[in-house]
Amino acid sequence: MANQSVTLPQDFFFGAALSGPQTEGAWQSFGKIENIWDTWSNLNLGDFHNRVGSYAGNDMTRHMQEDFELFASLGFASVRTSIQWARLMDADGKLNPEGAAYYHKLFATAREAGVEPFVNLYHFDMPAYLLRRGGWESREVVEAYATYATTAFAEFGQEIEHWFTFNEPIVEPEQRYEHGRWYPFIHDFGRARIAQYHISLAHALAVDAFRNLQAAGMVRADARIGLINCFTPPYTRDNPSAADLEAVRMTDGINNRWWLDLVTEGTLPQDVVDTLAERGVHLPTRAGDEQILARGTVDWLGFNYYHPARVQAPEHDVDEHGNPVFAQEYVWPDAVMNESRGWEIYPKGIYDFATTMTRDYPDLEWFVSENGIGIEEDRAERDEQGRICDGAYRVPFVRDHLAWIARAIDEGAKCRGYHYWGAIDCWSWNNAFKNRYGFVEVDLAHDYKRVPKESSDWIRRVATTHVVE
Ligand code: BGP
Repeated sequence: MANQSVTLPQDFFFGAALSGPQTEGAWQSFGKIENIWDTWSNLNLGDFHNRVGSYAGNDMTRHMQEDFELFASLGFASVRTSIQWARLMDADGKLNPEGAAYYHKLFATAREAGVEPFVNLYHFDMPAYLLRRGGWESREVVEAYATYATTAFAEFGQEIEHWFTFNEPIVEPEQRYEHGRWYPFIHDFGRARIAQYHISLAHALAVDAFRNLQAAGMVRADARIGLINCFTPPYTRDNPSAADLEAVRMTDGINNRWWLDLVTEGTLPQDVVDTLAERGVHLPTRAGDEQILARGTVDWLGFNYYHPARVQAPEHDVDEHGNPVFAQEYVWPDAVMNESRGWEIYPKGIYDFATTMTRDYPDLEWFVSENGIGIEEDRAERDEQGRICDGAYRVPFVRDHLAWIARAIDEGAKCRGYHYWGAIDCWSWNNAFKNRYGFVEVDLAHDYKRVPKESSDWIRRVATTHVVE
């Protein structure tokens, strides 16, 4: 695919993705209460790259206007960010008027710059007091999320057209509850699935609230709601055994089909639920839950894509923590790696996802809601204007993914747009500012100064002409 020039449809949109907790900073201003990232930062800054915790984001609050003007100058028509639950709501679960004013200003600033704000509600950022009350393992938190979502729809319902309930709902169950990589560092597969089930209910309750408020005229009539997930396609070895294919079924089932069935059918995949039960993992179902989940169907979908999953049958079916294991990593000998992030670069994965969507969910529109390449410190040369010369690696990465998207669209995929992740460098959870994704540098040594990189010229040409060269 690499060197062919392709053209994307004129109505295909280009934009950027970011999140509140990774950009806003101002962690104790505008009435924001502590969130789970602040708790972890306060607990042990040493867990964060270069001891950079959650407090400052990429300082977007002080650069708001400049940033939206930069996005517009890159040819981006839309930007997805998230409302921070801990900023919009107070510690009693009521609207925080200062937080609401903050987001009214954010969205108005985007519009003034000619950028349409897409709004996501939850991006791994629970208020700390709700984690203390049980986090996603608790029904009380599911209810609190539904109240938060309802409050956000009511407050911004006339302003926002594109809404999303969750970003990557599979990530917290995995990172916090199953693999113990993120605070509070739990290694319990069963608790992870309880969290996953409760997030699914929370999603469905939010969609239900959205539809009700829209019917009541409190959400604009043209507004749409969706879900964003990293629907990472799972692959296995050539000539797989039945056990390898079983590993693919469960990986795909938990990471992808779980959410795809929820958002298209309002159900969870029965084969996955049955296999979990056979291995002693029971979901905390209650009477009435099926009716709640049934309301979870969406208008469209966001697909975050960075890398494929490669799996094979596990050597051991129980791990050292006593958890059931359904798959283990398969190292593909031909894999091309982004060594900074440890993620395989496999642009065709985007096409394979598109093909699955066209085959299995033909009516659902979607867009690539995140894609990008984070390189450690972006340690390239600088040109005479002081710009980082990142073109040699960032341009081919984006170009190859766009080329596969163009091919999928030619073959009927309902892919409507592309958002690049972190188009202005931002804070990446515990990796902080280690891996840089941006077309625009954030210079930490000079008060978070924004400096376009070499690749910014290329993406501007692509986003304005729709020709990918
Ligand atoms: C996605 C998240 C983003 C972002 C991105 C890059 O999973 O939705 O929040 O962080 O990945 O990953 P990282 O920041 O870990 O390099």
